[in-house]
Amino acid sequence: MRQAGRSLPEYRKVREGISMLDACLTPDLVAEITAQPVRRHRVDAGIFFSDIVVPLRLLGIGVDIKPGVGPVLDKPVRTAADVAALPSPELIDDALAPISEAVSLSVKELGTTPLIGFCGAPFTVASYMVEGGPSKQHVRTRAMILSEPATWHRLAEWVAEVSARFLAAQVRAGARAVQVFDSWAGHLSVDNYREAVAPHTQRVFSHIAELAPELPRIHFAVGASHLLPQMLDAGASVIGVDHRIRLSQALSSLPRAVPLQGNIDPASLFASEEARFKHAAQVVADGACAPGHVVNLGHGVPPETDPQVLTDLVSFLHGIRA
Ligand code: 1CP
Repeated sequence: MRQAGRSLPEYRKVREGISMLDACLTPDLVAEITAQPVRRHRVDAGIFFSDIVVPLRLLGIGVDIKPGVGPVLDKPVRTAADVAALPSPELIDDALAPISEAVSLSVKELGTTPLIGFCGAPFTVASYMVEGGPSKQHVRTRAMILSEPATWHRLAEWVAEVSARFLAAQVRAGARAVQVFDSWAGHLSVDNYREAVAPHTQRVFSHIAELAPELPRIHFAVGASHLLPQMLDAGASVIGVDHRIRLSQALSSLPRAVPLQGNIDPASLFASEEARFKHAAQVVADGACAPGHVVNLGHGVPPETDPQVLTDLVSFLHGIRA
C-alpha cells in the first residue's frame, strides 16, 4: 500500500533535498526506496516507488507533489479546449526509460521477492487534473461527468492510454503483479461508475491482460463496497477491499469468487497491540473464505506510524500462516 516507506527514517534520509517527483525519476534511488520497507518489515512483496501522477510529469504537464498536500497541477484541465491541448498519449513511450530502468533495478534489489507495479485509474488521475489538486468530494470532476460527458470521455480515454503505457513499461521490465488504484471511485454512484468510468479502466486492464495474461491484476478503491462487482467486471483478477466491509461480505457481493487483498484497518496501527493483533487475526480468518487473500492494510500507511508496529504486525501475520 502507498507510503509504507514514508514512516521510515531511512526513507526520510535518502529523500533529503530531493523532491518527490525528481526522486521518482532517479532509478537507483527508486530501487533503494522500493526495497527499504521490504528489508525492514520482511513483507512478501515490494510496491514500486512512484506515483499515479508520474506519467503526467513524463509528458511535460506542470505537476508537482507538495509535501503534506499531494499532487498539484499548475493548470487544471476543465474544458474541451484544455483536453484537446493535452499532448498525444503515445509520446509517453519516448519518456519511459527512467521507469523501465527503475523497475529493473528494483527487481534486482528485491531478489526473490516479487515487485508489484501500479498506475492510477482514469477517474482518480483525472480528478487531480480537473480539481487541480487533492479534493474531498471531487465535485468538479463529477460535475464534468454529468454535464460535459463528451469532454469527460475524451479526458478519461487520454488518462487510460497514458496509464496503460506507464504500467506496461513496468510489466515489461519485470513487475510480477499490477495494481490499478482508483482510490476516489467510491464517490461515484453505480450508474456513473458503469457508464463513465468502467470502460476506461477496462482499457488499462485489457492492455495488461494482452501483454501478460497470467499476471495478477489487482483493482483497489476506497469506500467502494457498492462498486466491487463493477470493479471486477472492469477486468481485474484480484479485488482490493478497504476496512469498511468484511472480506466474506465483499466476496459474496461478487459474481464469482476471486482472490481478495487488504482489509486491515489502518487505524489499528494506533490501537493497543492486543487489539491490533486480534483485528488482524479476524481479517485473516475471514479472508480464508476467498480463493486467495493478499493480507494488507485497507489503505495506505499513515506517515506518523511507528515503523516497529508494522514490523511486529508482519511478523505476527507470518506466525498465523506458519
Ligand atoms: O509506499 C509507497 O511509497 C508506494 C508508492 C506509491 C503509490 C502506490 C506512492 C508514493 N503513491 C502511490 C499511489 C497514489 N498516489 C495513490 C493511490 C493509492 C492510495 O489511495 O493511497 C494516490 C491517491 C496518490 C496521490 C498522492 N500522492 C497523495 C494523496 C493526496 C490526496 O488526494 O489525499 C499523496 C499524499 C501523494 C504523495 C506521495 N506518493 C507516494 C509517497 C511516498 C508520497 C508522499 C511524498 C512525501 O511526502 O515524501
